[in-house]
Amino acid sequence: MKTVYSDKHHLHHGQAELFAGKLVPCFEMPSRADMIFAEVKKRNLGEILVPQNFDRTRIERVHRPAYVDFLEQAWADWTAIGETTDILPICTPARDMRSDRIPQNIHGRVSYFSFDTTAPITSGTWTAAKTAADVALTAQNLITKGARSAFALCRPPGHHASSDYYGGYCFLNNAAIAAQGFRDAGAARVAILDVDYHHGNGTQSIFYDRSDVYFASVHGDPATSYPFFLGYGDETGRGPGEGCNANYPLAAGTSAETWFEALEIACAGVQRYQPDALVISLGVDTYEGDPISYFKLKSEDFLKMGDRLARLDLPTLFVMEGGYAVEDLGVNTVNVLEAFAHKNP
Ligand code: OKP
Ligand code: ZN
Repeated sequence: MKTVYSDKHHLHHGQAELFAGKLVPCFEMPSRADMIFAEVKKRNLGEILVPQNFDRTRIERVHRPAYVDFLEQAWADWTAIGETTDILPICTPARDMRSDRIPQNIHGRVSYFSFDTTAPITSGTWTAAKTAADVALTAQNLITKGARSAFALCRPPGHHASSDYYGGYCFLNNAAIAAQGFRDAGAARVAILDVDYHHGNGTQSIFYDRSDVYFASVHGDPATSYPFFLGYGDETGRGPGEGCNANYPLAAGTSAETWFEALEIACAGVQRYQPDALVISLGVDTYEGDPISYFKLKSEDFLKMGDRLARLDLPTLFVMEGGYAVEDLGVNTVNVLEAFAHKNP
């Protein structure tokens, strides 16, 4: 399996996120992608390619142009008022507040376009996020051209980013951009299966009204797990998208055995949809050793996961999402990919 990777992810390195009332070092750090990349090389997963530079309009197929403008300009706007630290929002347009007026003030704009306090914007965030989207599109293109699978080693991750807001360490929704890429290259139906511990609220939201992209996710129950405000089982899609969204929330503390039962049901939904291409939002924070997540998968379970996904027998793009047990992150991630490639080369 080919991997697409760029070391430009280092340009995004937040200092701190707000966690349990304190500013703590960001869990989403550059060494994450470095560990995965080192393991890809060590185990000879396959050829490694650098991303092509795609036009911004490819991103705007799923993100609102005003939001992309904001991301591209945020650091310049922030430093223009004399700020030098990382950008974090100070409020959010909750419930009955106005969301139809975009503030002019940079603090207001940051608050308007975000939903939490975990994703600092730094001087290099835009370049890193744009490059991660390019990584996903380059890998998508390999599959469109006939490869059976590819690995987009994206960082920062993407699945919490919606059409016009960021958060949860995510700025541009790499998986959604790639899924749209498959559609624009002629695929009639695309499925996204999100196996990250956290619900892919951004991906769900982007495709919620559409029947051409199916979204399935196995994740921590939003009643008790981040991101809290989306991911319940009764969210099944809207209008033409009705029946094309499938959530499988599981209690914090769920065992590998129960997790694989949910994966089985999610896979059956994907299979029934008969997609032309499959995007896996690959988070390995379901690992028992993950510091911010609460499922119980062991490193061997990631081999089993790759094996099960291979049996779907679909052209499959893996897009990297979460996983914060940095020491074991490379092994867990490449376990999925290697087991997949073994069954489905
Ligand atoms: C990003 B991805 C829970 C704090 C959660 C944000 C988590 C973002 C996860 N106590 N903080 O889905 O891996
Ligand atoms: Zn996650």
